[in-house]
Amino acid sequence: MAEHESLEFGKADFVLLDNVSMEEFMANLKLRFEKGRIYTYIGEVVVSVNPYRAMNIYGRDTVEQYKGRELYERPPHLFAIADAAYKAMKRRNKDTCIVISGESGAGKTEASKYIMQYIAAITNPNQRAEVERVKNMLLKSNCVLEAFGNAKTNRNDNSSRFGKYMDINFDFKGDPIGGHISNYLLEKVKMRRREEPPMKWRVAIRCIMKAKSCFTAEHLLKMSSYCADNSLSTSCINDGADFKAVADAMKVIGFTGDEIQTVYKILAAILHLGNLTFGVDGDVTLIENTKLVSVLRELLSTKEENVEKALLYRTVATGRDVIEKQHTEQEASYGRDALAKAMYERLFCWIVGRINDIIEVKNYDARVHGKNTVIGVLDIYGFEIFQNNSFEQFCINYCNEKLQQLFIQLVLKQEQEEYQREGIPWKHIDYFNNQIIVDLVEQQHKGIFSVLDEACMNVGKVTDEVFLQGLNGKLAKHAHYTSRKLSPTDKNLEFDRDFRIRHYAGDVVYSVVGFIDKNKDTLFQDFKRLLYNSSNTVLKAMWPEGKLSITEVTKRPLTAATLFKNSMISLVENLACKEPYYVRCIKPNDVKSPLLFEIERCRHQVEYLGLLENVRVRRAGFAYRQTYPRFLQRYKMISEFTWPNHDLPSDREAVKKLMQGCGFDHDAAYGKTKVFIRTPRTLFSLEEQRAEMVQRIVLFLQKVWRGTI
Ligand code: AOV
Ligand code: MG
Repeated sequence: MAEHESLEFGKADFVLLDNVSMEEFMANLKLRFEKGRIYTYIGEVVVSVNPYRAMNIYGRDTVEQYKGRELYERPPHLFAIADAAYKAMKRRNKDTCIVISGESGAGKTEASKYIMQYIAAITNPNQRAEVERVKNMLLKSNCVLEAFGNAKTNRNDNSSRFGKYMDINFDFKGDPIGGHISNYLLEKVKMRRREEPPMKWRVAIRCIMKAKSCFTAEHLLKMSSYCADNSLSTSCINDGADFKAVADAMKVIGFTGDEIQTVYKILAAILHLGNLTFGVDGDVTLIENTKLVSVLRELLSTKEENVEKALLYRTVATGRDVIEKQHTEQEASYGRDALAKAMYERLFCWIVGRINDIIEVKNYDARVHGKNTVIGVLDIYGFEIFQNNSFEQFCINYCNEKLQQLFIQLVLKQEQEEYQREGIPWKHIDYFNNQIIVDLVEQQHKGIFSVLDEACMNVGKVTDEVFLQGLNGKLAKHAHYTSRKLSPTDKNLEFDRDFRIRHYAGDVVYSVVGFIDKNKDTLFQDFKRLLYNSSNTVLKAMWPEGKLSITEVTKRPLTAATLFKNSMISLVENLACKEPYYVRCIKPNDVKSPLLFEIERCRHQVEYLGLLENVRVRRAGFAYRQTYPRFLQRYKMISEFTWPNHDLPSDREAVKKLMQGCGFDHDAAYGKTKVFIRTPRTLFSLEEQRAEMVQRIVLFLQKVWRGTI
């Protein structure tokens, strides 16, 4: 609890509210936002409201204020939570993690960057070169990943389209020595002619325009016509700075020249693929703009006829025979889009893999150097509702359900464990448990992912409609599921293809269209072979499975849903075994305004994030806890038994005596190492008495100095 902040800024910790009601909570949150206090605690959880303006609170001077301090000694800040996680790791050798949650645009990614900046700023006091290098790479990796993995959505101009969990490894001195990034399901957007490409492509195009050296004049001509097509030529210009930052970052991290060039070439190839069109002549499917094929060949370092063939035919094995089957125009278009998406995904995963190779902890022997500890920072895509929600939104929202579930368990568990550890009885507080929705999605056999996988395995008809029928059959009675078929009069379910999930954060209508396709995520084997056979070794390495010949039996790959579910389960397991710190981000309005606090919008978030319950648990519970020595340090002057020093057998006894003397004994519990105080009022009284005593002591000392005593 931050004790020193003036009340004009509201309560720095929600546990200090006079009454824990939604009204008081919101009034406090609003007041603080309006006063420019964007952070508020609930005990050790930071609630953050996106300010939508540059705040002068992340500089070196602020870092200094928070370094090594206890949480309650300074106004609430991300830095305090980062410091707490760092201290726990350093002092107690604990692996910790910082979980940042909140809906799309609430400020998670920004928060994760400030946290990393803080950790970088407070470590390596001896300026060891190797540690500086690691820190620099860890920070720069954000820039590269954002350039390729973020995009503009109508919720957030710089929305993360992938989930990211980053471990930072520390040596026994508490200095960063490496890290590891796990990325989760990247949303793959279609690149289509004449569509406004997402922001990441603007950066990408800029990359290509700048990287002239690796393109022929013809490529560049094409590229600029592409930009003109998309009225990009103007918006590109502003991305120059971004491009430079990304290019520099790639160099700093240690990508080789060849690798960087290949990255640009793949981006260019993806853009060109978006412009490629097919036509038919009689029975024959053909490529309309054949010149593009030569461009693709050059960019991908493959043979011209191979590119054309892979785009127009697929090789199939029937028994012992291998035949080449021509695509229909529709199949060819499907193949082209699948290729562009797969190349983008591979590229992104390859970039993450390369960064991991480079930042991985090397030459660390735990037997010599002691345990290598970790702080994990989780910044994932936030809960989102669009006009049209598809498979990606479904996965993203399921991921947020999992994180909410973890929050419920850990925040309660932590509290419970602390009381147990300290020998104090625990009282249960009611809250909405979203496990039912997690089960709805991931349960074996009955869950939505299982129904989806089953529909994909169907022999015969494999369509989105079959999947929807499966859902309706299995989930008709589920309180959190409905569909147009089950609720025909529901106005929000406009189309037959719609189904709706009642998520913890609100109702989302999903369109079933594309679920099957995105779940199967198939790419014709011919493309894999094409890219594996590229003479560009960097590109080749991204497609190892292209090595298999057509007759070699390939196992059915896991579906996108199964892969995602498995990765979420292991993410949660990983987080659960670390000491967690939470940042709960709130988006104040939908128009990116620094002035607007839309009370209903915020109230909804406070509700679904379970923040009020969080305050209640914390208070019902005890609003305040402190170790005996620290408590005495602050309050010993208010009791004759403890001022200036006590002669009782232990600090615990001394605190007890102090509390009894002040008449607060009924409001306190004495644990093994900490005193717990139930109501904030008691703490206020202690504070008041302390202030009065401090005043008296000062006056007394002044008199002594003046010689009047
Ligand atoms: P998100 O990560 O939570 O959304 P971001 O961190 O990208 O959201 O924040 C969205 C935008 O809000 C940023 O681009 C900034 O303009 C602004 N912003 C957020 N935090 C701050 C801050 N502390 N100070 C100043 N401006 C801020 V998503 O990635 O969409 O779920 O998938
Ligand atoms: Mg983000």
